[in-house]
Amino acid sequence: MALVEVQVPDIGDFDEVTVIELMVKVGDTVKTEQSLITVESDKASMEIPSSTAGVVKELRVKLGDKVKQGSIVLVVEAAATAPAAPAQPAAAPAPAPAAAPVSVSNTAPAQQNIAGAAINSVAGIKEVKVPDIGDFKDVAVIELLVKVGDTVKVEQSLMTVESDKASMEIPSSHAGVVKELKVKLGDKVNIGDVIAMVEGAGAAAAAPASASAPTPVSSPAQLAISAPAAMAAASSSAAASAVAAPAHNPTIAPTGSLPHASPSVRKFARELGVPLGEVKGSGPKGRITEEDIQGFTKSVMSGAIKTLAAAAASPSGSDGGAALGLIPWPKVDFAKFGTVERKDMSRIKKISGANLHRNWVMIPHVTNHDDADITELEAFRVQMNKENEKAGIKITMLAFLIKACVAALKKFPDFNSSLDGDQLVLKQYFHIGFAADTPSGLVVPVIKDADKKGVLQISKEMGELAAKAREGKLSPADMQGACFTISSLGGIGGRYFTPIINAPEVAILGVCKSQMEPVWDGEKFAPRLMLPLSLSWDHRVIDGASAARFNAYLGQILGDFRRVML
Ligand code: CAO
Repeated sequence: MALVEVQVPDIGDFDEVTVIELMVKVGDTVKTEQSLITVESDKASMEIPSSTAGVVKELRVKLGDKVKQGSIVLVVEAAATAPAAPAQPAAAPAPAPAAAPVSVSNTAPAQQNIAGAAINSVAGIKEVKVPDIGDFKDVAVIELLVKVGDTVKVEQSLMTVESDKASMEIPSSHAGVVKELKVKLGDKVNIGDVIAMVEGAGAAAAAPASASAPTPVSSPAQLAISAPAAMAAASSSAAASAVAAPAHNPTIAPTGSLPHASPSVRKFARELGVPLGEVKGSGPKGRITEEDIQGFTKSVMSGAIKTLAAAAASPSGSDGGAALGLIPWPKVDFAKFGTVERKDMSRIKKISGANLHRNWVMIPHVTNHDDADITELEAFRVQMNKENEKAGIKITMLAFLIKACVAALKKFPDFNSSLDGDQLVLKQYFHIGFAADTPSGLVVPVIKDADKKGVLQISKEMGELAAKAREGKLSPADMQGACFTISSLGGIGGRYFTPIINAPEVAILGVCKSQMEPVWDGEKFAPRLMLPLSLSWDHRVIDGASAARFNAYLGQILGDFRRVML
């Protein structure tokens, strides 16, 4: 098997960059395009991908080394099927056209064209276009750094775009006043796209070629916040926009100094929901590393630090509301009006409260209500329980609901998904959470692989998990991995309610108490046992028509459970 030297590709104007992160070690198996090291200059932060799949045999660079185009990064023993790359010139990690930083560097010659093309002056108003960003296609706008009316200088960054390997700020090719922004958060842009109109301040200079280069940087955006806002903006629902808007509140997003981190670290932060702007970087020049994200997560989990979102979730704390830019929470001396007693919130309530608040603020919720006729199903359940009395397992309506939801999730897979940036993660498994009321607060144990289990087994597991929940003995594993949650208040009462989605899930079913109701059967009113259903769904992923169909299908199954087998 051939030994292949992986070299730093053409990184254009960014020569003599410093190795600031080693992402692989000797013995690691790497794929083509897998990031190997992160390099940085004062203007750039980018990951150098492998041109070859195979096993790392030797590392030729160490932290702090200066490298440039053609420097050998490491030696890979190429996998049998991997395309041999050593004969490639230094600048071309050829088999990897999509993500190579070579695309960033290739900007140098083409930039000049772009800089020229950008001078499209109509009555002093000039177009600013996306310069050559090489092979990067359809990069997402993740942050707008200016707004209409702002005065910008040549080279001032207007917005940040991101691919999976690099993030870049797109600079203005002209000085003047921003008259129009042609893109919004979440839009995908490509070379040559007009992103802004700038009214020149007299003789606005066209940017020199190098000035037009996109500047790969660590992103200042808090993606967890900006992405949902962007998607909501594209939504047709006014309610969705209204709910999502505060989530992008600039008082939450970091302002001023920009978090400094590589794309992979930012992706990692996004996956964990870590607000990058609140993490202190321990790397060179305050760069945020993966370890910093892990450390921050541990500190939040242990309660040593609080995120701004969690602070905002604290309803009566001194910071209540301030982080969201709201007026302060009312401070009242209740004792003035009568005797009071103070009680600490339970740990579960504090944790679930912060989660519920984040989910409520960040997810554009909509709830569809419907009814299911469970007359026959309830009769069957009662009958089964009589027959099974000796076995000691009580079959609950909730167990039937779990099975029915699995069938509906199979028919409407978007409900069995999670949002990850611009992608929808569609799950091929069916783990269903159910809200359980305990003396210390609300918990959500999970029935794993509910599609592979019968109603009896689900009832048994639910009984065991609910008992563990009440005793405070649920393990983290008992509460992880849910695809969809059911919150049943059926044993208590009520008609309908608005359950809050358990992020990162995209829907939740609320169930209330069934009642005998007169239902018109075409000829007369007949007494039927009707179960009220309340389905909350994330309008970024699901639309009203799908939600109505989901509920209708659920109703059909609950009305005739034989349909579950179809
Ligand atoms: N309609 C009418 N009766 C119902 C019903 C429904 N939809 N669902 C349950 N019942 C009945 C049961 O049949 C049972 O009656 P019997 O004792 O006569 O047999 C009784 O209500 C109690 O049921 P249960 O609550 O013990 O069992 P369950 O399977 O319905 O629920 C559990 C189990 C753990 C979900 C429940 O105990 C619980 O904690 N529910 C609260 C969930 C919650 O708080 N959700 C809100 C979240 S948002 O704050």
